[in-house]
Amino acid sequence: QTTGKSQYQNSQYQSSQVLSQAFAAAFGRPPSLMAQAPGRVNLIGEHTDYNQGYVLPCAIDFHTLVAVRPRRDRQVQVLALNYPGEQDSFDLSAPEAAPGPGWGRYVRAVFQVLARSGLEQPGCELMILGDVPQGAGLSSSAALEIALLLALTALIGVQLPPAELARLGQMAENDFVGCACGIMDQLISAAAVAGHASLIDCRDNSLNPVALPKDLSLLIVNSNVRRGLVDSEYNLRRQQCREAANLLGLTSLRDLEESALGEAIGQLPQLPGMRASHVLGENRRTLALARAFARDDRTAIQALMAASHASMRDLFQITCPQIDLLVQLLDSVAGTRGGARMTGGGFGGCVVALLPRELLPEAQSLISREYPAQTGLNADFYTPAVVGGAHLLEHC
Ligand code: GAF
Repeated sequence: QTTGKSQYQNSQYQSSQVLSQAFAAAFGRPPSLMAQAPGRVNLIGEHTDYNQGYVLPCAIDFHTLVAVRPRRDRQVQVLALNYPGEQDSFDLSAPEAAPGPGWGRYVRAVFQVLARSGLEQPGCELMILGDVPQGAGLSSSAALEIALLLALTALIGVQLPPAELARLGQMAENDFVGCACGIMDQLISAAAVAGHASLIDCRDNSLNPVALPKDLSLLIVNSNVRRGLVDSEYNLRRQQCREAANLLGLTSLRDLEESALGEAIGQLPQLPGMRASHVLGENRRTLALARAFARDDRTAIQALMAASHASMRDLFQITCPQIDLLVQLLDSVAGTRGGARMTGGGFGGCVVALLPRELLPEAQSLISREYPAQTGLNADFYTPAVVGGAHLLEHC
């Protein structure tokens, strides 16, 4: 199934209308404000963000929208339109009490972070509507966190810079959801520039917009392999990187670059050594891909994306056979005219490809034939536009 935005979840205006009307129907009055934040696809730089390295993501036009209205008491009542019949409610004095639905963990985590940061909230009614594919490695959770943070800070008249929203979103995930993620997903969701990828230096969180070659189209293929063990495996990779940095006496694996310690990796035990090699190579490839985009060097684009995928497969060990197959099929269509690699945390999820537009039908029909035959799964295709970061919505 192919999902271009136009046929997917209506336009942004229609989505906000749907949310506003559903809010009024459920809570008896319209929301006082609404915010939306996008999902993302990462073009290169995987598992480098928490090593203070480089990443090159872009925001895509799948969004989470949040509508909110303050209450006079300390109760928070939450409905998620994507989960009919489910609701969450809690008292602001004990947001961690009595577990609610799975998505409620993120809502409660955001309230806890706001309280910890001195951004005290009133009670409120909240409604959520999203079209970011879930469990697909396209950052549905970061989009939810950032949309919530933007709406809730606006509700108390506070305007935070995008980098600060991102920091709070990461804190919610790290300290209250339990995933030791880096800052990439929240930062791109909060700060993306429309029509551009962003080269982010995760040492200082500076962000530089990078234009993509004009006649390359973004194709995202969802393997529909659910990212089952991802949280524990993700946290394990992070620990292994920390161990490698400690053994090398470095603050972070980013320092491998500056200190010309590449050779010291050979002295490490096998696993930390493999993880460190991936991070060193991936940082170099990320900078090189940003340069390759600037000069529209197709051969370099293909080679860098292929090398990134091989490194995730062989050194960081976060791919799976279904994902490797998708990349192989895409490469066979692209030749040296475009590139493909797994995107996101790994263990399933999506593959991202940059292809000349005229190759999209061939890529999709090859995958639609071969992927189910070899894996028993169907792939979904997305060709989203590259959009800007989170913002408040005009109409309620
Ligand atoms: C997940 C994390 F949330 C990011 O911080 C990043 O580490 C990514 O995996 C891998 O590059 O999306």
